Order: sequence, then C-alpha cells, then structure tokens
Amino acid sequence: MNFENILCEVKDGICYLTINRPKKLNALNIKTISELKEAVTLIEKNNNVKCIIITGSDNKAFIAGADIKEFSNYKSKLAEDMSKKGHQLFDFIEQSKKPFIAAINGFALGGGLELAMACHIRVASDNAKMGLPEVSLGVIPGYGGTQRLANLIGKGRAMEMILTTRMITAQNAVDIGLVNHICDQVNLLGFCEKLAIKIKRNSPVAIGKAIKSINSGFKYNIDGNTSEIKLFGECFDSPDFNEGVSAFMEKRKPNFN
Ligand code: CO8
Repeated sequence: MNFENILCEVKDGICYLTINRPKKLNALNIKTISELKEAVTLIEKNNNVKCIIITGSDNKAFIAGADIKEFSNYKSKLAEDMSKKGHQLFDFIEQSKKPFIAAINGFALGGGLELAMACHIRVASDNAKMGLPEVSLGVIPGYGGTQRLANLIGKGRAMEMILTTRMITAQNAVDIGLVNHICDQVNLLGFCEKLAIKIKRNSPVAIGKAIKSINSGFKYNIDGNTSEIKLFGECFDSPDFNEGVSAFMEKRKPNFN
C-alpha cells in the first residue's frame, strides 16, 4: 500500500500504521483522513493482519489534531461534512473486529487524541501530552471526543479536560484510565508489539466478538455523536472560531469577547 501521508507495513501478522507529516506534527488533513480510511478498509479484509499498531512519525507528536490551517475557512456545512467523515473513520476503527493499539509517542491533541480513543488499547510514552484544546479555537471536539472521553474517564473529568483545555501528562492519563500503560519512548513500539503478540495468539473470531460485545455496552452514545456533529458544524459560523484559528496561525493568544 502506497500513501503520501501514512506509512503502512505488515510484519508477522501485525500492521504498523504511521501518520507521517512530522513537519506539521502529524496533523490530520483531509488527505490523511482519506488515506487512513483506505488503509483500514484494506486491513480489515487482509487475513494476514491480526492486530494494528497506530503511531506518529518522529518523536515529538502522535498527532497534534486536525489540520487547523485546512479547516480555518470552513463554514458550518463543510465542517459538518468533515466531522461526519471523521466519525465514520473512527467508528470503523472502534467497531473493527481486529484490535487497534494506539502507540502515543508525543502530543496527542484534538483529533489525534480522538483517534487514539477510538483504538481499543492505548499505550503512551513518558513524554506524551494529551488534551482536547478545541474550545480554545472556538470549536468543540468533532471526531467523537465529547462522547469517547466521557466514556473512558467519566463525565466530570471529561468536562474539566474539555472546558479547561488542559493538557495532561502520560502519568495523569494512566491514573485516570485514559491510557492503559506508560513506557519509555524508545521501548514504546516494542511494548505495543508484545501486547499485539499476546492478542494474536487468541481466536480472531472470539476477539472480534469480544470487541463487538464490549462496544455494545456503549451504544447509547449514538445520539451524542449526532448532536456533536451538528454542534461542531455550528461553531464554524461563530466569530470565536475566526478569532481562535487566526490567533493560532498568527502565533498569538486568542482574544474572545
Ligand atoms: N494543524 C496544523 N498545523 C499544526 C497543528 C495543527 N493541529 N499543530 C501543529 N502544527 C504545525 C504548526 O503550525 C507548525 O508549523 P509551521 O512550522 O509551518 O509554523 C508545526 O506544526 C510545528 O508546530 P509548533 O511550531 O506549534 O510546535 P511547538 O512545539 O511550538 O508546539 C503544540 C506544539 C503545542 C502541539 C502546538 O503545535 C499546538 O498547539 N498545535 C495545535 C494543537 C491543537 O489545537 N489541536 C487541535 C486542533 S482542532 C481539532 O483537532 C478538531 C478535531 C475535529 C476536526 C474536524 C475537522 C473539520
């Protein structure tokens, strides 16, 4: 599989997917989202793949969010469409019968943390920082974050993380159950590989059904996601959105009234 913004390699039943835009801290632009969709669709059908590890290239970021420059001129309709596409991809990953492990090797922010949360297991390197900074840009998490974060760490903590935009450390993330494990950055992929090897010894059919069964306990979030898509789109018609995104691009602090 040849892609522009992702690397994809299959070895001994494990597929390694690396988001590869290091100069932009692996930010998810439309091209990357569509390549990821193509890759995971092929992986789902490939019987040689038993487990997938997703990571970011270089040692600074897993993914620093959706590409802010790309969506800076969006209005509500386009934003809703983008949010829907992201939801479809991340739901596909969450509902996959093959386990996805997120190897969080640095910043996992906004859409990046949302992708990690769609994976079945998360492991973070000790330098990782995680957060959902969207409200500082005048938008809200639009790839399932308002739903999955609350499911993973509880409503109160999710409210605080989203409303304050505070980035948390890997140790904080382990403490609140956002990630399963923490390890040195150099050992991160090896650690994830060991998990993948343990998993792929087991029945692929049973693994698929276990994932489906665990997920079925959280189906109530479908309404939440529909409302998130609509609300996310609405943010793009607000002056706060223009101010938040302009401030980021001009490398200054936003000034919201
Ligand atoms: N989008 C686009 N470019 C980015 C992003 C991003 N999310 N993050 C970093 N970059 C770029 C920077 O602009 C910079 O590029 P350049 O060199 O051309 O100026 C380069 O990556 C390196 O970044 P910095 O110089 O900023 O590196 P620092 O070490 O100073 O800071 C940070 C690292 C703290 C991670 C900082 O880059 C940052 O705050 N990034 C933005 C984080 C953020 O707000 N993410 C959330 C985005 S919103 C989102 O994800 C919504 C999800 C739903 C989307 C639905 C789509 C419509």
